[in-house]
Amino acid sequence: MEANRGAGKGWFLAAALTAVCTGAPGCGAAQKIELASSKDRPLVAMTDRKTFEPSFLDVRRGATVVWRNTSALTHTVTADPSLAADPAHVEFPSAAIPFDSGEVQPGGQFAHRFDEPGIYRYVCLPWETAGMAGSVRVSR
Ligand SMILES: [Cu+2]
Repeated sequence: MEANRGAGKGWFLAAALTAVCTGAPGCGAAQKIELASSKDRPLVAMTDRKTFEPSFLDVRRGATVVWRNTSALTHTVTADPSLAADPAHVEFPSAAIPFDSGEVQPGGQFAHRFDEPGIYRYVCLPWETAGMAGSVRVSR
């Protein structure tokens, strides 16, 4: 039961973070995390509301984006049309390689470095049909 207790604690933490976030968009966990991020290593929260926050990022070529699972759910960061339920939900520059985080458990994180300029659209595989998606614009 130790594992279950640990998971419960994680859930409680996530619930506490989202509890301060009733109403206003972009508040709560995502905002707190943004404070801790740097210009070259922006952070995206994966939330209990099945959203990426922020869902859009503007970064410079070479930036590493970090996705942190602040929720009690399992999420992925997937820009691979062969894995998406609908390949049209995913997009990346022709020079870029598809990527997939695999399952990111509650409290876990995933990082990806963007070396090719252009538009990237990615989804969360478990919640793709629920509309959990995000995008990154990489400038030169
Ligand atoms: Cu998700």
